[in-house]
Amino acid sequence: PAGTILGYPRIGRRRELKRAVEAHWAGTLDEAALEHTAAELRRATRERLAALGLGRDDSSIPESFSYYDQVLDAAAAVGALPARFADLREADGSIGLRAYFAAARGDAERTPLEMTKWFDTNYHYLVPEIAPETVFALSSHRFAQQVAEARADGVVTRPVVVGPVTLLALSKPADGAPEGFVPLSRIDDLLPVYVELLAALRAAGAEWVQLDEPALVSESLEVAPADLAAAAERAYAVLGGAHHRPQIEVAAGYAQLSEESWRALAAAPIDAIAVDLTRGEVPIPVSGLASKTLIGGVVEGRNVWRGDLAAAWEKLERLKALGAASTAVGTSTSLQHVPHDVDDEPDLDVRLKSWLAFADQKVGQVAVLARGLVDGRASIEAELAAATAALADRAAADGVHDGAVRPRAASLDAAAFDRGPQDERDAAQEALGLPLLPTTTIGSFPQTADIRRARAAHDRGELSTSDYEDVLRLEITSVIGLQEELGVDVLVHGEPERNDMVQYFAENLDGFAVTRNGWVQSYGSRATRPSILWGDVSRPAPITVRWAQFAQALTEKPVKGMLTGPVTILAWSFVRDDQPLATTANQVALALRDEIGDLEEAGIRIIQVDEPALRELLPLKKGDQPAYLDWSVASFRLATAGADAATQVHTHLCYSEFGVVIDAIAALDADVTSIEAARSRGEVIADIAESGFSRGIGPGVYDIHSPRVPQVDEIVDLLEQAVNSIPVRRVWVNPDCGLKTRAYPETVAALGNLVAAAERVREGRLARV
Ligand code: THG
Ligand code: ZN
Repeated sequence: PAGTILGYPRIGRRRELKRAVEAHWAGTLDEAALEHTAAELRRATRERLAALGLGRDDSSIPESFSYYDQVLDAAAAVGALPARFADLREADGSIGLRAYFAAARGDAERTPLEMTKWFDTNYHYLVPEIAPETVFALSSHRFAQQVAEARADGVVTRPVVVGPVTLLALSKPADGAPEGFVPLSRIDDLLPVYVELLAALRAAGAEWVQLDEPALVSESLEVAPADLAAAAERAYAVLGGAHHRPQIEVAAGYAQLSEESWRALAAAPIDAIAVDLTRGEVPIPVSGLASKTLIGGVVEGRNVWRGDLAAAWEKLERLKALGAASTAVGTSTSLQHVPHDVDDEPDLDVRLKSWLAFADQKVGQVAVLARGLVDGRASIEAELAAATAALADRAAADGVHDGAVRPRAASLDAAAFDRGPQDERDAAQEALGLPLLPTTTIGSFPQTADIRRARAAHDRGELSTSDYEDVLRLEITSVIGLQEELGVDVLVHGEPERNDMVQYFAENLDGFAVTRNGWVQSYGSRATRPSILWGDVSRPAPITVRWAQFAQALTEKPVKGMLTGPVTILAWSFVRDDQPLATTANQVALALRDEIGDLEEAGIRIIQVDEPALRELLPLKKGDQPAYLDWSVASFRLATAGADAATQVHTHLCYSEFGVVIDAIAALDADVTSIEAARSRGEVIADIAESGFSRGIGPGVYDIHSPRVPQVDEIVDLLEQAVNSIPVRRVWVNPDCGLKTRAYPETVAALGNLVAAAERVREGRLARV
C-alpha cells in the first residue's frame, strides 16, 4: 500500500468502549455482550478507515484495537502474565478476559501490573513483570481472531502488535528476580512464541503484520540504544527467517530511530520499516533497503494540527531518494494520541477547525499523500495548496499573535525569574506562625456525585449559575470546617469548581479552546479531553481569586491558593507547533504570575503552583533534556518570582522517579515541595537527603490511589524516617497527591490519622530538645 496509519483511537467516537468495559466490570454486561460491542466498534473503525481512503484489500487498514492496553495485549498473547494471575486462566490455559482485566486492575487478592508513561506521551501502559523463569507460550488468539473477523467482512487488515524488543525493554524484573536481571536477556526464549504468533496471523489471513518497536528510538530506557539494536538484529533475523509469516513491517515511532537500530533493521530479512519523520530526520543511506518498503511517518500522530502538507511531501521525496524498493506514507505514531474527528466539534470556531486535524483528518492527509505517490505530485496540488493556505491563514490570525502579550514576554530581564535569597524569604514567612511538621493536603478534596451532577446540570443550562455557585459555597464551607475540626495547619478550599486541573485554566485563559468530544485515552477506560492551546495566552480576568478569598474568609488559618503550573498546562494540552514551547510556556507563566499577584492582594499568603507533569515531558533523547529542563524550570520561576518574600510558594510533583530531575526541582526554587512517595518512599527520601535539597519538603505519607486508611503508627514511622535524614524544620506532612478520586469516609479517617501522627512526632521532638 502507498499509505497507512500506525494505529487508530480504539475508545470509540462516543467512548463506547469505556461504557461497555465499565459495565462489564460492574457486572451489568456479560462477556458475550462486551465482545459483541467490541466487534461492532472494530467493524465501524474499519469501515470508516476505508471510507477515509485506506484500501480494504491491501493491508493498509491497521487492526489496532485493545480492550485496555497494547502492551498488556502483547504480554497476554505470549503468556507473560505474573504467576499470581495463573489461576484466572481459562481451562485450556489461555488468557481470557478474566485474567486480562485482573492483570490490568487487580482484585481483592492481587495487585495489578504497575502503570507507567508510554514514552513521552500522556498515555499510560501496563508494565509486564518478567522473571528468569517466566514461561512464554502462545496464550491468546485475539490477534488472529480479529484478522479473521475483518476477513469475513472482506477487509484485509494489518494486525499491530508490540514487538518483542519493546515488550521486554518496557518490562520490569519480577519481584524476587536476582539483582541485575534484565528482562531483555530473555529475548531468545520469547522469539519462538512470536514465530508461532506470526504463523497464526498468516493462517488467519494476514498478509502483513506491524510490529511496534518504539524502544529503538529511546535513550531513556534501562537498556542502552546499542544493546537494543543488538537485540533487534537478533530478533528480526529470527522472525524474518520464519517460514509461515505475513510480511513484516517494523514501526519505530515517537522519535528518530537510533543509527544502530536503523542499520540493524535495514539489514534484517523484514519487509518494511516505518520511521518518524516529524520528530526525526530522513535517515542516512544504508545497505539493505533495496528489498524493503520505507514508510515515512510524515503526518504527526500526536498533535492536532493540520500542518504543512507540502513539507511532508518534500520529506517523502527525500525518503524515496534512499533507494528502497518502494516508499509509502504513514503517521509518525499511532493516532491513539489524538481525538477522533474535528467534524464532531460543533462548538469549535470554524476558522480554528480549518487549522486542525484529528485522527480522521490525518487519515485523509495520508490518503492524499499516498495518491500523490502513485499518481504524481500534480494530482494532489490542490490539497497541498489548501493546507498551505490554511497555515498562512493561521499565521496571520488575530489571537495567534496578540500585540498585547508579545512585548511583555520580550522585555523580561533576569530579575523576573528570581525570587531573591531564601533566608530572607524564610524570615519573612515566619509570620505565618506554622508549627514544626506542618500538616496540609495537596489541593483537591473528594469530588462527590452531588458536585459532578451540579456541574453537569450547569453545563447543560439546567442549573443556574447562582444555584451552581451555592452548591460550591456549601462544599467549600464544609471542606474548610472539616479541616479545622481535624486540626490541619494549612488548609485548601478543595477545588469543587474544577472539572480538571488543566481544563479549568484553559477555559479561563485566552488562547485556548476546549472540545466537546475530543477524548483521548489516558489509560484503560480513562480518558481526558486535552485543551487546544492555539494562540497567544493571556488572562482576561482573575480566575481563582474569588473562591480562594471566600475560603480564606471562613478561617483564621492560612488557605493555600491553588494554581496549575505552566509545564503541566502545556503537557496536558495540545500545544501550538508554530513557536518554541519555551515561548508558549512563558506566556502561560505571565498569566499565572498576574494571578499570584491578585491572590496576594486578596490576602492569600500561601500559593501552590502544581507541576505534576514536570517529569513526564522529559525528552527521550539525552541531548534534548538539558534544554527542556532549562525552559521548564524558567517558566515556573517566571510564574512565581513576582511573589512577595513573605508569600510561601509551594509546588507539587506526582510520580516518584525523582533522581533524574532532582536538581531541576531544587532549581524551581519553591519554598515547599510535596511529592508522591508511596510506592518507593525509602528511595525518595534518600534522593532528597543525598541531593542536599534545602527547601521545605513533604514526601507523601500515604497512597491516595487506594481507599485503605493508613494507621497512625505507620505514618509516625514514615515521619521518623524522614526527619532522621532531612532536617526536621524542612519536613511537611501531607498525603501523596490530591484527594479528588477518594470518598469522604476514608479521607476523613486518613487525615485524622495524619494529624495525630504529626502531633505525636512533634511532641517527641519537643520533649527531646
Ligand atoms: N488532567 C489532565 N491530564 C492528565 C491528568 C489530569 N494526564 C495525566 C493524568 N492526570 C492522567 N490520569 C487520569 C486519571 C483519571 C482520568 C483521566 C486521566 C479520568 N477521566 C474520566 C473518565 O475517563 O471517565 C473523565 C474525566 C472528565 O469527565 O473530565 O477519570 O488530571 N488533563
Ligand atoms: Zn500528585
